[in-house]
Amino acid sequence: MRKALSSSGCASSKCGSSSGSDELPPEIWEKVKDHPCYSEEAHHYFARMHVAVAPACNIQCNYCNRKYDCSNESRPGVVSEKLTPEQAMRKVMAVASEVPQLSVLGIAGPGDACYDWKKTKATFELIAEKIPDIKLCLSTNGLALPDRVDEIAQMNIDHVTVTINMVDPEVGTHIYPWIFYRNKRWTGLDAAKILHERQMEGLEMLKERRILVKVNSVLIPGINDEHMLEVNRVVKQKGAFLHNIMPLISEPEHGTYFGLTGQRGPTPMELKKLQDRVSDGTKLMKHCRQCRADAVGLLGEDRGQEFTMAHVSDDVAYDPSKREAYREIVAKERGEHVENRKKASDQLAAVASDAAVLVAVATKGGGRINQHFGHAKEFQVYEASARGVQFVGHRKVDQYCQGGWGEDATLDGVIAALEGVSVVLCSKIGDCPKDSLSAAGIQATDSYAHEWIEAGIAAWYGAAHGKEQALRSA
Ligand code: CLF
Ligand code: SF4
Repeated sequence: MRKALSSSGCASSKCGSSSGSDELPPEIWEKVKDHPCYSEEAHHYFARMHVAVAPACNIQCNYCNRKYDCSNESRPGVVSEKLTPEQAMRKVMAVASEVPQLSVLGIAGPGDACYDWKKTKATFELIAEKIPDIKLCLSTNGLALPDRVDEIAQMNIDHVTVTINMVDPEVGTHIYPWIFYRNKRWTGLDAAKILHERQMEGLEMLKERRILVKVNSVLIPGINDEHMLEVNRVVKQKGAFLHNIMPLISEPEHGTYFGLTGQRGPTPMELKKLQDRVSDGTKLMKHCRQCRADAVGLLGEDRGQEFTMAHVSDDVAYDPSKREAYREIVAKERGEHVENRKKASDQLAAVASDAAVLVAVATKGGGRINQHFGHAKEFQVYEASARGVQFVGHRKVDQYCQGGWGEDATLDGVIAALEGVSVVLCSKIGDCPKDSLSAAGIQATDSYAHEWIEAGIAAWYGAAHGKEQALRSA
């Protein structure tokens, strides 16, 4: 059934690592401050793009279907337009001229960037020459990594992601059926042992060269969920800067081994509980969007379809003016954001309560509560308590508002995705969805529209706190 949205909601419109500068050593902050994946704060302002230049892969993961892109750093079940290094260079110049937030170029497949090295290297060299201020970033399964580390260092690639799903090869036998190494196919325990040893060697080599390493791990219930605590301990000891524990995605229609055998992924709350158990370990990345190997834009938005090769002219030239102007604005906004975060912390510390609640925020970026409830394709989730406001993840949803109408079935999906959340803060919401959320025990308000996220959450927490216990037990 379709439901008309109230005039105060969608129909009235055109439908349209948490650590910051004060917590990291200056040389590290300088490296991460504009990288949307390595800094949670930066992901409100800066965008990445991927170019799909590296289709070959040297291992098989049970969550991957070779028809699609590498699911170590992408959503499974999508196919990217494969590019030559020269095409990739033109595409990056087109995006860098049009998307002011662009700060990072990543190569995340669609196979393995270190195994398909010639194309990866040629692409990075071309881009570094044309747009020297863009950060270079790559993602790998680690098997070929030790052979490439010296070149990675020479090319000033100072962000490398290694996907490590186990540190015990026995666990690895349930994830990797085979690898291809030194001209030979290896299976079973031998394959998992080699992969593990190469991953550890690669981590140590990167650390010695002071290259920032993020470790991605796919959380597979019943296979490596308990083991993840050990993975976190080991990668921390080996010097990883960030650990990104991602949920397994295993829809049967993707045709992966796990999808076809019914292996499920974790629920958002299972993922959060696991993250809470390891949060005293290596810093955790909680804002990953498992993007595509040809993703373009802020994390959580994908403008890839605007920049397929059909839209890129043969003689494209790089125009830096939009990126330069944007950086000036961000420098100013960021100062204000830092001050407001501090104020929000002080405000929360003054609240005499230990209650910790989850708050979902609709945002288009810029660190503000600035999106209509019905336009959100995801909500950013924060934990608020007297100890402060902490980013804990995001929940993907289907967009509720479709041309001025909201679908009941879609709203049911949104409510299910908001499991555990006490309140939704957004810039507008209609009475119908607000009432449905309320019936499901979730408050929703647009009273903090256009506030900084942390300031809005602190103000809501302070105002509603007295009522919170009653809300949660209702
Ligand atoms: Fe790309 Fe990965 Fe570099 Fe980021 S993505 S290569 S580190 S620039 Fe980021 Fe996307 Fe998550 Fe990857 S949100 S899937 S962590
Ligand atoms: Fe697939 Fe990536 Fe695993 Fe290779 S490393 S099998 S492309 S998920």
